[in-house]
Amino acid sequence: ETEAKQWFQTRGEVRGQLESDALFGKYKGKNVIMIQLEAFQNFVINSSIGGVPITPNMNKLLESSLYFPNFYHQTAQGRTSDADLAANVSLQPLPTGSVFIRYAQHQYDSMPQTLRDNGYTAAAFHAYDGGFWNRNMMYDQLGYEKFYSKKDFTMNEPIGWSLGDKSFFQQSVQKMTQEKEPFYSFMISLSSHHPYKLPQSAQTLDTKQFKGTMFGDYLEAVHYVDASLGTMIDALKQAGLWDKSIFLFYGDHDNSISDWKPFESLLGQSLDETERFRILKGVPLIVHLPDDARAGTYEQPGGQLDITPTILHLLGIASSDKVMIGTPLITAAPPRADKKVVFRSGAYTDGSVLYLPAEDGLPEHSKCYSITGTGATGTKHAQLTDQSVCHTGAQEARKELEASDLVVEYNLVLQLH
Ligand code: GP9
Repeated sequence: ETEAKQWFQTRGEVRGQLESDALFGKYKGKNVIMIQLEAFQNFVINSSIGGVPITPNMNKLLESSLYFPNFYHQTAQGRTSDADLAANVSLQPLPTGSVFIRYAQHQYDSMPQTLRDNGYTAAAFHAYDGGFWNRNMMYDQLGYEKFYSKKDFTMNEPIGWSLGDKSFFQQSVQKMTQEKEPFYSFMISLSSHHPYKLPQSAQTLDTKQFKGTMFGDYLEAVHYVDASLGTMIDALKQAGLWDKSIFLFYGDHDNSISDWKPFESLLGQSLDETERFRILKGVPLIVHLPDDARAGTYEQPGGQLDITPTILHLLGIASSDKVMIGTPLITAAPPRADKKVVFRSGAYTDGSVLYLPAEDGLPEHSKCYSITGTGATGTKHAQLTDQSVCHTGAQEARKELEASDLVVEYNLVLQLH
């Protein structure tokens, strides 16, 4: 407990130092509209098939948004629920099972509760059974006032497990217009869920050589989600919410397609171990600020655990006393050089190295890559380097995971305050 306390205090101090940053509080009082996209990986952004972009709406949005191509999901067995935890609670998932299911009765410092403490209303939106991933209980615990689940939506566009994202987003915006401002709206999409097959009527992309394969179905699904997002942005503009809100979205986890051939065919390159890792873990983070400011590509590494600290930073809400792991990604100050994205396996990257622990647990089989010239779709140059280069980083990654596990399993948040 003492060790965990010290660890979180030190992390809190890092965020505390940034309270004098010029962007701290720059968007005070703005609404926050955040979308977690099902199985949405980063490699589709700016990619095309036969000259047709897969995500035209997102590509367009990049012109006025901040884009983080080296952003990673940090989920484990709890999949969508782990992404939700990482993004809204800034803690690591567990090595086994889902925190949402195993520890929903424990205390957490969350984005919805923190925002409510600062005068916001907070609602979650997901058009599926409210009990899935134990959301009913967990959302109550995390401080949402309202959780709009399947029963709150009109099923006028049946796709896959439930309501199609297009209608889901439209109906959600409708509900949002009734919320008291400032509000926090958290939406979870569903139409791009495995195994990705959309009804014929929703298929509008010619997937060429991938037609009839799961990878082709995935690209179709992603293309549909992109179009849904486009109509949602229009609806937000029409409702007068676009300029009053920080709008962001990120992918929750990978698409579980384990054959690399179609990825290599789409991207037109063979993929080595580091590129595969980055594609598997890489999900987009795209943030639109109310004044269109700071648009551009940000190559610094980041992960889902950084989302809540980033939003709190922009809103000017101090998080140095919160039991959270992440640090703000959008700052006027240059990104921290010692910033690490830590994965549940103990892997980590700081942008210049990628450490992959051995699957058989033998330290001598772990790999330390030095990486340079990273781009949006893959590591350009990766070279195995001396293990000692990753030694301290790997130790720090383990400490982060241990501190997080202690807090979650032993319900330490209140004690650590
Ligand atoms: C269901 C959804 C899917 O409510 O969020 O979760 P997943 O199967 O992707 O973890």
